[in-house]
Amino acid sequence: MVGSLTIGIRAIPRQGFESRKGRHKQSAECQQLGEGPAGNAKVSLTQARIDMSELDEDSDGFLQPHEMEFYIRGLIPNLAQLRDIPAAFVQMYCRIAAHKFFFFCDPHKRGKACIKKVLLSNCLQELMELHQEREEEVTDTEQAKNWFSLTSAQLICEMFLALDKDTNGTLSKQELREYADGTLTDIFIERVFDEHVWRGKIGGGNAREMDFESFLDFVLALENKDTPEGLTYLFRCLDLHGRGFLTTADIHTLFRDVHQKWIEGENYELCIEDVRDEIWDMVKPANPLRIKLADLLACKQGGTVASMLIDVCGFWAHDNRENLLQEEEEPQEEA
Ligand SMILES: [Ca+2]
Ligand SMILES: [Ca+2]
Repeated sequence: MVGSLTIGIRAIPRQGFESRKGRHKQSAECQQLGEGPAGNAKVSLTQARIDMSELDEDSDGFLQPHEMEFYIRGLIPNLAQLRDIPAAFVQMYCRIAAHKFFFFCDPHKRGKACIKKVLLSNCLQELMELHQEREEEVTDTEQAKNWFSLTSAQLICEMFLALDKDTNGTLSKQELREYADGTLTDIFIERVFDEHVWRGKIGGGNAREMDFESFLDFVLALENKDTPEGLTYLFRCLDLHGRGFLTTADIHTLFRDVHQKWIEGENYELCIEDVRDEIWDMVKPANPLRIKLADLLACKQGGTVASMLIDVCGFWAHDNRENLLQEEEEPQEEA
């Protein structure tokens, strides 16, 4: 269970790996996945399946987090872009990398990911991109777009440590509010804690604190707003009354916080009702009185809508995008 991993980032037990050393064969074919002719990719997908099946202790077709971490650890020597990974960071790297597989392949948090699903996931492809030698001119920002890059994993750790002001290994609501320069609304942070942070051992069971695993979910959701998994995470936060749909009143409540940050940022005045109508136009829900998760997924702009409702920067980006689009369209009038 992901929820049971309530240990802080500084207290990660060294277990699960050493005892299994030697079981996981590193194969030459592994090097082919993610590059070269399609034939090779097919061979290495087969190899990945074999390697994962070997790690599947109880042969139920699912991998547990420590098994997935072990699989990733076995790949590292073959991944050109991870050549310089500091030995002391390997375990943390594997934990961060494996988490993405679980975010997408274990959406119900059963603590096991279906091997078939893992093999077909975009995550595996993204991880295998690290086989390719890094191009020199690629910037850190560019590299960090790949969750599995060393840059990205290190940034996430740094981010967590920087947010954890009282260094207790977990994040309070107050600490999480500083995420992304504090552009997320307070109501959203509240809802994240309501829906996605479980009462742990830390804090005496009363004050809820976000552990590192929950933080990874949070970051993955925000970075993958347009995926069903990311949007599902966010929708649960937007669905203020847990009814499975959003009403105009919910949108109003959510956007009021964005509006407040917007005004604090000395932007021009906004009419909340106009934004509400705009969101309705973007989503065009099947039931005109209720926006459901299915509507957000179907309208293909669910990620943008979610951004507009939780993040003043997300709203600003949307607002500016409209202007940029207009500028792009104008010169084409002649054509
Ligand atoms: Ca298993
Ligand atoms: Ca803390």
